[in-house]
Amino acid sequence: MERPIIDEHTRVLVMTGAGISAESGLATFRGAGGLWAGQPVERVATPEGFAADPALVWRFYSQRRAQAAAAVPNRAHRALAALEDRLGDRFLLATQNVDGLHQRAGSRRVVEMHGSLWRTRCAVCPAPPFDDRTPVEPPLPRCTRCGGLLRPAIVWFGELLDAADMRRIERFIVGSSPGRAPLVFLAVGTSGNVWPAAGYVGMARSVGAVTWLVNLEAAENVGAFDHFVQGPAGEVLARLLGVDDAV
Ligand code: BV8
Ligand code: ZN
Repeated sequence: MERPIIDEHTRVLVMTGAGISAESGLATFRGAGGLWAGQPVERVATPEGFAADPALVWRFYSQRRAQAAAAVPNRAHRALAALEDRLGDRFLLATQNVDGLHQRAGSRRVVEMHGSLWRTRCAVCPAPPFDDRTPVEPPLPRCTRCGGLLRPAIVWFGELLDAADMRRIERFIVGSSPGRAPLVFLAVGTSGNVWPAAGYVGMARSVGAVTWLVNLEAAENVGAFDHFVQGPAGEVLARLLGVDDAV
């Protein structure tokens, strides 16, 4: 198998999506049996959907909290944690996932671009998000500060990603350069549908990165990648990254 060149200068930016958690038994969004198949995205992953039916949205996210709590990280999550152990601050993981499985596999340098299932925040005031692992049932919980409804601390469609998160990813990319610190950009288990996550491969290419996609099928933005390795992440990733002895 052809592998990315990762030497003592190489920096690696990894972008993961729902596909990396598929082998842990968690549903992806698109494709057969996907999360959006059961629930139209507009009703459960937009601020308008929450305003229209907060109990429905909390049922959707409470189910996902229960499923994610019962899931365990798979070989692909462990392979990325092993690579981070080897590269240290030359590694960054930007995930679209909200299930927390990367952290449970040992990853520390993680940017949760779309928020986290394990945090709740006020839908009305700027009270800080707080850790929350409980399934939510009506009567729906309210903010102790302003009385507003609480909501999952998740970035929904039509909502801005956290500016500090995006700056951290962009700084990691622009801090790389072909001569000094070559960049490998690796996307795993994502259909390349959702922006701005789908756009980072283009930014990486603009600084001369070598780009790799590991996915079960050709993603929407597969043309943006220098290399496409088709297959299940749990099987492919450890070998591709040369960490199979560690996972
Ligand atoms: C924003 C909530 C400002 C959390 C999510 C530019 C162009 C077009 C549209 C836009 C644009 N800029 C903004 C937009 C609008 C929108 C967007 O991108 N729409 C798309 C759908 C057209 N973006 C936004 O609204 C973002 N906000 O930009 O604000 C703005 C707003 C409006 C207009 C302009 C600017 C906010 C985006 C975040 C939305 N929140 N989820 C949750 O509930 O989880 S996104 C949701 O999709 C999840 O977070 C998920 O992670 C993400 C991406 O999906 P994937 O992870 O890729 O999962 P998917 O199922 O699609 O694919 C899985 C892949 O894995 C498949 O390819 C499969 O083959 C593969 N696979 C399966 N098993 C395996 C595997 N691979 C390997 N191994 C396996 N075993
Ligand atoms: Zn509040």
